[in-house]
Amino acid sequence: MNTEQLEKEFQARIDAEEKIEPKDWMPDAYRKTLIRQISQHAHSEIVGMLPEGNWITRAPSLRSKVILLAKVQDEAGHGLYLYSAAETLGIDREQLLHDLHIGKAKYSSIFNYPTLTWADIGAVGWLVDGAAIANQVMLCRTSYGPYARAMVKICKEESFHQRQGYEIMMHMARGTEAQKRMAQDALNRWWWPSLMMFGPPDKESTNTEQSVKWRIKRQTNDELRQEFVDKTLPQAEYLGLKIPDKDLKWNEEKKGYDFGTPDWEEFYNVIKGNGPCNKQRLDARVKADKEGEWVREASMAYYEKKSAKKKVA
Ligand code: FAQ
Repeated sequence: MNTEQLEKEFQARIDAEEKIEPKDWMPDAYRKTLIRQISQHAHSEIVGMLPEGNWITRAPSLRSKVILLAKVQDEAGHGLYLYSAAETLGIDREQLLHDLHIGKAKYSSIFNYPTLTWADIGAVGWLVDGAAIANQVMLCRTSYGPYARAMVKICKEESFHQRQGYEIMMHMARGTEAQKRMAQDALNRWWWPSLMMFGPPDKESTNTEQSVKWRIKRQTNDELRQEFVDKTLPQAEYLGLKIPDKDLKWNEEKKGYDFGTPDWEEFYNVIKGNGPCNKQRLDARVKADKEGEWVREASMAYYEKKSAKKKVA
């Protein structure tokens, strides 16, 4: 078959909801898009451990420390599943990490904001994991098999994370006046960056149209952002907190809320590397990579020794 026929057959398999597996034929651009998206997603999980890791030593109780530790470890696990899924496409993990460490690879804009108070840990769980779930539920049905299967487990864990964050917000919002102020302040600072997690508006999104055609993405950035706003507003009302958007208004016709426009200039600036914590995040990842070098070398030496023994036997 020539490339045109192969592409036609490939699209027919996608349209018939068949999963594409690593050894199947796929267009180069499909492979490239998946490597891009899955590796950005993996990097986001790993870099995403840093803002929360910041509070492990300062969690206000043993219970909250244990829960936060478990959550941060889950994020590490998500990163590992996703790097493995990316590797099935023929890219090497070392290469992906190298691209992250030299600032070439992207990761989610949200993790370039600081976690200033304990209420921020609540806001991250509630809003950031909430936005992650809104975006990732569709990825459980993405067309590439290994990515879809990884996402099923990830989504289950993200639901627990979202509840962990909401529980913190509930304690703070029902606490002292000072705690309420902290909760509102965290919501004020995390609301707009959370909306930016879904990516640029559809009219500016370079990848959405093709990704939807290939069923890598099943909904557009704007559709998912709308779902997130509709779902989160009643949660904020229940907490007695106010979403910092004067344009939020129920729209009976679309059966959803109208809302204001995120500062897209800020978004593009953050993804270019100029957010409040970009440098700090990359420095931390490079340092961790360097400090872990001896562990990787030791485990490889052990592995090589073991496989040499096996060969002799
Ligand atoms: N940040 O054409 P589109 C989590 C880039 S995991 C940075 O619309 P696409 C768990 C985009 O890459 C959070 N860059 O792109 C957790 C593209 O640039 P490129 C991560 C962004 O791929 C919680 C350009 O802009 N989730 O939170 C962002 O179709 C708590 C044009 O954009 C995922 O990665 C952004 N926000 O749609 C962990 C989910 N948005 O690559 C710890 C999987 C866009 O052409 C603690 N990814 N860009 O140079 C996706 O669903 C998609 O990749 C989107 C973007 C929706 C993020």
